[in-house]
Amino acid sequence: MSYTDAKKKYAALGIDVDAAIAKLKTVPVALHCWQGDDVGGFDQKEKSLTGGIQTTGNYPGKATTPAELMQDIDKVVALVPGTVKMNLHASYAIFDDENGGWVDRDKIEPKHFAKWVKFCKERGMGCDFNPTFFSHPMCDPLTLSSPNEETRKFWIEHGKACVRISQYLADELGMPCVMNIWAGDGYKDIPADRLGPRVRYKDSFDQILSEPFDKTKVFPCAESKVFGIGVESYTVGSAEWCLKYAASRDDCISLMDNGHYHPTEVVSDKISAVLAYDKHMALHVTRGVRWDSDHVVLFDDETKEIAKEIVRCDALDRVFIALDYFDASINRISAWVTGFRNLQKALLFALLQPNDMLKKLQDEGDFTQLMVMQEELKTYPFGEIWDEYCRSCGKPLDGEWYPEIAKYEKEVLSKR
Ligand code: RNT
Ligand code: ZN
Repeated sequence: MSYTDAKKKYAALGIDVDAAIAKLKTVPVALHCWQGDDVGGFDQKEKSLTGGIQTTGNYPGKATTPAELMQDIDKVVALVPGTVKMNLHASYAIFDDENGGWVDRDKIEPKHFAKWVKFCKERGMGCDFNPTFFSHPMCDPLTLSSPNEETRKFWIEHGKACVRISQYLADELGMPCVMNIWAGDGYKDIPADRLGPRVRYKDSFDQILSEPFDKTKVFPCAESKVFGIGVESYTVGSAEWCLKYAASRDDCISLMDNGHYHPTEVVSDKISAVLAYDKHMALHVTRGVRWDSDHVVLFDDETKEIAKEIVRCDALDRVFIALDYFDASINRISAWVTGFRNLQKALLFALLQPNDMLKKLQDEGDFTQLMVMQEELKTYPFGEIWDEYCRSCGKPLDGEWYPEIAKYEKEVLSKR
């Protein structure tokens, strides 16, 4: 089937394919820098990952310097359609002689991200930001909820520094900066006091957000989690804590990571619940396999359902979308590109659903036809439209980009 025929099939359902393609091009999706080096960062010599997260695999060729990471990101950007926004962790600060060399996380400044700003500016990208409350000697192992005031103060100062850096990124790049707060604070075994850490966590968030910022440009988020490796029994920033915290103030939004819930819970069902109350929310799109394993995002049912929810709620400008996974067992550039393209596919697929018609069937109680329609839409000629989207973005079609990765692996990665 040709693109023209495919377009006609969708048009028969009242779908404007050109409008769907044009719309998707305007939607920023944040690309997580941490897929390129297994969440290593540049600020610590000891690269052991803590905070309940884990990368597995030892595929050769990972980026070990800012220049290598940027080179890899450029390769990714060349192979994905759509609007890429960068997403940095504080641990990716760049220290050099020009900016005075290394400082600890409580002392980082905008100047440590000047090279990233230059990188984004040259590519017309915005940038999101994340304070890094893990993989650091000051994790005792708690951070923002620690009973040790010296520890907590250190991490609050880190959070405040990150607010200033987020403001800098938003100002320099002229695009909003989503600043996500996630800390893996919790306990391996049954705690004696669940309230104390949660009260301290709240106070720490309040102190961090007391740092002045422009609420129209910087969007702080609270990311919840159910459990992590080594913190199986109790997580301070649970789903309820984060929802309540975000609800308690007008300058903090909820961030939902679909790897952070019990395995039968789905974020696709949670989006509308938050949007019924809040103007904005944020997502980390990942793929948990039995646990928060952060596998590469696929074009699977839940990714499609998440995308459909955002589109059906007419919320492409209300939901900040970011990727969050880290696979060290396969070519890392391919992992990045596969996940980014799949999220784009899911969004395009969602934009090609006759949502008004389906809603009408639901409201009229015609669940028989609703089921039939939803099933038949699965085999509509989506591939032709996807190809056209890639073409119109000037990016490779499926089948064309992997050879580029193999070439890059041979010429660049294998020499590292
Ligand atoms: C961890 C959270 C968090 C991290 C990144 C690196 O479970 O998902 O978002 O993955 O901040
Ligand atoms: Zn996450």
